[in-house]
Amino acid sequence: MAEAAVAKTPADPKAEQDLTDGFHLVIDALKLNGINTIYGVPGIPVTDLGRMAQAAGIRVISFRHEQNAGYAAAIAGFLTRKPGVCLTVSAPGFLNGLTALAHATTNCFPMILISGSSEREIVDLQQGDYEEMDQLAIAKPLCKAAYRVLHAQDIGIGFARAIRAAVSGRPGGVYLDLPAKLFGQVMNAEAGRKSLVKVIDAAPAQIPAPDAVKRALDVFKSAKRPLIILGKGAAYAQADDAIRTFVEKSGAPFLPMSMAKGLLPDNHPQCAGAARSTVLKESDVVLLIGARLNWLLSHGKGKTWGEAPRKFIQLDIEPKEMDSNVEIVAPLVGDIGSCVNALLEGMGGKWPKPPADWTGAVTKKREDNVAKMAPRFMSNAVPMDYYGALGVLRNVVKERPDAILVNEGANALDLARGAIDMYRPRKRLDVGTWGVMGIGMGYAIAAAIETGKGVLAVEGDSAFGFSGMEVETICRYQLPVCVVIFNNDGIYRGTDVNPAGSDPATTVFVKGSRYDKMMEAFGGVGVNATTPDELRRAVNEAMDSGKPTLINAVIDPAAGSESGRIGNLNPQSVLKKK
Ligand code: OXT
Ligand code: ADP
Ligand code: MG
Repeated sequence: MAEAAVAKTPADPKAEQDLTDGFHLVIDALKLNGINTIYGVPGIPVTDLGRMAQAAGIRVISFRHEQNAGYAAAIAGFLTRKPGVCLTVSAPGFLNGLTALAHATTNCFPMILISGSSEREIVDLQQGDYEEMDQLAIAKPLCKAAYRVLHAQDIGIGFARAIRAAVSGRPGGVYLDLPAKLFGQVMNAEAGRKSLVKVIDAAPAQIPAPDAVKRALDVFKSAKRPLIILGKGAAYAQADDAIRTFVEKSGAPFLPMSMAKGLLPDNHPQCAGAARSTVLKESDVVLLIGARLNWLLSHGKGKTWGEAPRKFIQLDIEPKEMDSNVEIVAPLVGDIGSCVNALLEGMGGKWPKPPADWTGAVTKKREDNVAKMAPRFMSNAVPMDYYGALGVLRNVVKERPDAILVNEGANALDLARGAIDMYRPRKRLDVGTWGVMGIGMGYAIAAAIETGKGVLAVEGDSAFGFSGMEVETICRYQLPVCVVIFNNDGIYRGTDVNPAGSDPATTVFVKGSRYDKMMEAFGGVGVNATTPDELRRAVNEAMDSGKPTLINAVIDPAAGSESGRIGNLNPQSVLKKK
């Protein structure tokens, strides 16, 4: 055996003061680096770590399932630009947290998954330790970096590496493996203190090259029909004023990706959110700011983008992102704050407005679409349809622009994205790049904890089911979260029928379920809302009181469509129709 596994209690209390151990060094490393919240689930070997962290003034939020704690950490990273920390037990707890770690990496959110692990000697010889698993090897392909700390004196460096890897360059998920034995390792307290590292300038500015700035501006200036696309990288960057000034100075229409909504308000005169297909098809120069040309933008080609020739300018911190799907004629590599400021400087005092026929056409399309939608939001149909219910929620958010909106589902996601205008940056949090169901309660909890603002979580009934048990967590910590479940009895719709037997169809749930009772079970407020009026009253009351509330909004089971707005992605069997 290597080092002493357990601290010996010294007889002399003075000697004890001179010692520290792995538990304390981990806590000190977090605190030294300004990480004041841990999301996790306790158990062997990290139970005492959670207790001690709490005693040391770190906020430790205990979840019912690691995946939800992981999603909380991931979105905490997005909201704060500091790595969100998720703490799990070994093997099964680690695996439960891993989906969230991969999600953080995919979405470019800084996060650190810290998992306790079993004894290396036994794991490596595969001798069947308690919760044995080679966690480091499994985590590696799913995150940006993965480290294991074996010695107490390396804890400081291990955390420094993890923090820097999570937030520098393109942010992402980092795995930190802490074997059980590490926590009890003892060392001299002074040497321990000295071994800790306060990470200086964890995400250094990345200044773009002047010729790249000039190239980008030359191409942008040549546009007859310019478009700016803002992605969640732009929201993450917290360069809100510079981005707004740049967009307004350019006079170009801007299209916010869903988590970039509110960076400039959705009712801004240049916003093309309600003219999406027009601007994608007809623009001739597109400037991407913190948005990837992935599936959400149809890879920059095909029917969505039409036939017209088009030039792309891309602003991103990750050089490898350039030309990933189509040619980028003006790559601008650097951090968004530095790049946008450099663009502003290069634009000088005056910048030509885009041709009025272009901006006019976009405005007209937007106004037509908004006018078309308006009467739907007034619908008083019972059972409610999506639009009638969303008409209520859109006003709730308009009256409370600082509230955070969490949103998941298929129809409950896609229709809410268009219906609910956002007015401030980083107020809309949703399923992200992978379209993941299950982010809901973890995101809602972290949003409330990290911002102190009220949270409105708009959830499909299926989506909610992935993290529903966390309503107990919401009640336990008395968080200002109002969950509205769009209960249409199933996935996409509640009307499917199994043609071949008595089992329910694969997409339907128990009819007439009362999710509101779940919240009541833990002392929160539960409301069953069957009309827009009942919904309005209940949501307003919840948002005003800040009491944990769950509203079961009864939606017409026939109202939804297959996969919301992405039904085209479902493969079709030619044999199905036989
Ligand atoms: O320009 P045009 O004319 O085209 O019009 C556009 C806009 O201009 C206009 N618009 C507006 N008009 C007026 N006013 C306003 N304010 C306005 N704003 C916009 O409206 C249209 C549409 O605009 P939009 O939405 O911007 O554009 P579009 O074309 O939709 O954009 C394309 C996309 C791809 C960018 C967009 O659709 C998008 O972001 N989509 C994300 C989709 C997504 O990620 N979906 C989630 C995954 S679906 C599926 O996989 C589900 N699963 C499987 C599963 C998953 N995902 N995860 C796990 C862990 N396990 C399994 C499951 C289980 S969904 C699901 C559950 C579903 O059931 P629920 O009960 O939860 O939900 P319900 O469906 O409600 O029952
Ligand atoms: P969306 O889904 O909203 O289109 P994506 O997640 O696809 O957004 O893209 C976000 C992009 O932003 C990523 O390519 C990432 O590298 C980039 N990014 C994140 N933070 C920064 C930053 N501070 N500066 C520059 N680019 C950033
Ligand atoms: Mg549903």
